[in-house]
Amino acid sequence: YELPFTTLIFQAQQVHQKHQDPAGVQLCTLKSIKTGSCPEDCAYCPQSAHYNTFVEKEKLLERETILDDARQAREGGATRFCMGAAWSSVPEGAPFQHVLETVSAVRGMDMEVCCTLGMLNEEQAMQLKQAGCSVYNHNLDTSRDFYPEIISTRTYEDRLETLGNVRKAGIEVCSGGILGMGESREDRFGLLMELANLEPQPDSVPINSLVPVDGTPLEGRATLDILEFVRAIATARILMPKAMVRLSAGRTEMSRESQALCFLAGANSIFLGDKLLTTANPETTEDLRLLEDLGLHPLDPEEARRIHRESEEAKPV
Ligand code: SAM
Ligand code: DTB
Ligand code: SF4
Repeated sequence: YELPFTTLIFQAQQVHQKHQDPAGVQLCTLKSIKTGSCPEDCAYCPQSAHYNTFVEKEKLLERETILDDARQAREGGATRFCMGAAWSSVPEGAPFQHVLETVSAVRGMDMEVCCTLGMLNEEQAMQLKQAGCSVYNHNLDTSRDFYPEIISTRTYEDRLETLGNVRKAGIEVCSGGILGMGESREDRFGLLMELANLEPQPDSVPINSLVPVDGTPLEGRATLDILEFVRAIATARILMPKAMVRLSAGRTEMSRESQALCFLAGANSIFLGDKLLTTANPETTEDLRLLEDLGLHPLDPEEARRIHRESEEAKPV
């Protein structure tokens, strides 16, 4: 992490060139299927019921509304559709059945399906897997030490338990965190170490730069220095050679050059589409132009699997 910047990027590139398609970028699309009124108190989150933010609450969306978006995402070039719900944990009964049916329908459209629905027990994870969900996103968010400064309503252990249930069901784990919440550099190491020490390591690691939303306790916080952010990405790449490292929230505040540095440091996935869950994301046309100008191309899921298989056989770095 603290190597001279040039050496750090060089090492990250060595790992990246060996284990990943150096020109491939995975494009994922996010859809908020149930928005706001979340009982958890995550200090960064505009959807928490504890804070008064711009977010308009919305009940679980109809299946057809979600499928329309999935179709549009596929036409726009996305190969993975991720559905997010502002739930503390997956509810039992009708809402979950509705989610399962929607997951099956999106899978039937030949896209990879990812869900992020909060905490999950083993049985629910199995049901999601059966319905065709191949990836589950649940973030550790920050280091174990800094975590209580950000969330009081559930523990680090709760999160690890959900990740364990996801693994047991044979669903890929997507877990990462947020940088720029006031944590120290040691906390950033701490988060990366926790993620890298998961066995097996996460399949994908979203690295979010905090989007400071008015009304949340982190309102008005200054953006983390981009060079520090890039160091974290490079370290994530070195520690987790086979994971997709996703440059997630915060891209609207980054220049093209800053994003290019992130790709150079080993990021190889982004969210495509002008909205994340509730906040803005760059325009699709701008993103596709950036990739084209850098000579990078969208990575399809088959291609990603092939590269993962090959790197599985490669010697560890
Ligand atoms: N409720 C579910 C959960 O917490 O797992 C799913 C959705 S939650 C919004 C997914 C992730 O988005 C959080 O874990 C957090 O890392 C990220 N996130 C939320 N608000 C953010 C913000 N303002 N800036 C950056 N990342 C954010
Ligand atoms: C993740 O780590 N980042 C995405 C995804 N997982 C679900 C969400 C970012 C949300 C940013 C704030 C919002 O738009 O509400
Ligand atoms: Fe709820 Fe997830 Fe937001 Fe936390 S991050 S308040 S659990 S929606």
